[in-house]
Amino acid sequence: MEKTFIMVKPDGVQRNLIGEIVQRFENKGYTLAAGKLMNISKELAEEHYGEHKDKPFFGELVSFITSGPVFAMVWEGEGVIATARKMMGATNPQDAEPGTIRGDFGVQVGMNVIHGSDSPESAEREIGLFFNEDDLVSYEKTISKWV
Ligand code: DAT
Ligand code: MG
Repeated sequence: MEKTFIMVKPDGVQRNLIGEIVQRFENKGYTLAAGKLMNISKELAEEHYGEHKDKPFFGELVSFITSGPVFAMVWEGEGVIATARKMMGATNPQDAEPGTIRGDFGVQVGMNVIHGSDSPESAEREIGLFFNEDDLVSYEKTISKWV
């Protein structure tokens, strides 16, 4: 089953949005496969955001993402990679539609509450950076036939 990497960023943790964000994915019908509260090392941050290393905001991005605990998760379900991106909304919260996570809870592009993988390749890469194979729990929900 398709999986994606989702992370509540330090601003989201500080603003008590872990529960709200988990709730949205549960309500949608997706299944949590792994989750942990953790501090990200500078090395992990630079690896995770490697595609942005030449951008002017890279230093700021790494210092922000390492500034406090994050809640890292793996969510599973049909179409979850693309649908999670829709649920998150545009990168800049000022462009994100109301009803999306960034549209409802963010103001600045630097502090946009949530990260989600943008493709199957990045989902696999990011899940591998944050979790071991045996951290992922595979189970059937009896409700899944109704979703
Ligand atoms: P996304 O998180 O929507 O996948 P991205 O991969 O383009 O967006 O950028 C990663 C993060 O970097 C983004 O969530 C916030 C930050 N960022 C992006 N563009 C920025 C900018 N112009 N100024 C400051 N931070 C930016
Ligand atoms: Mg991205």
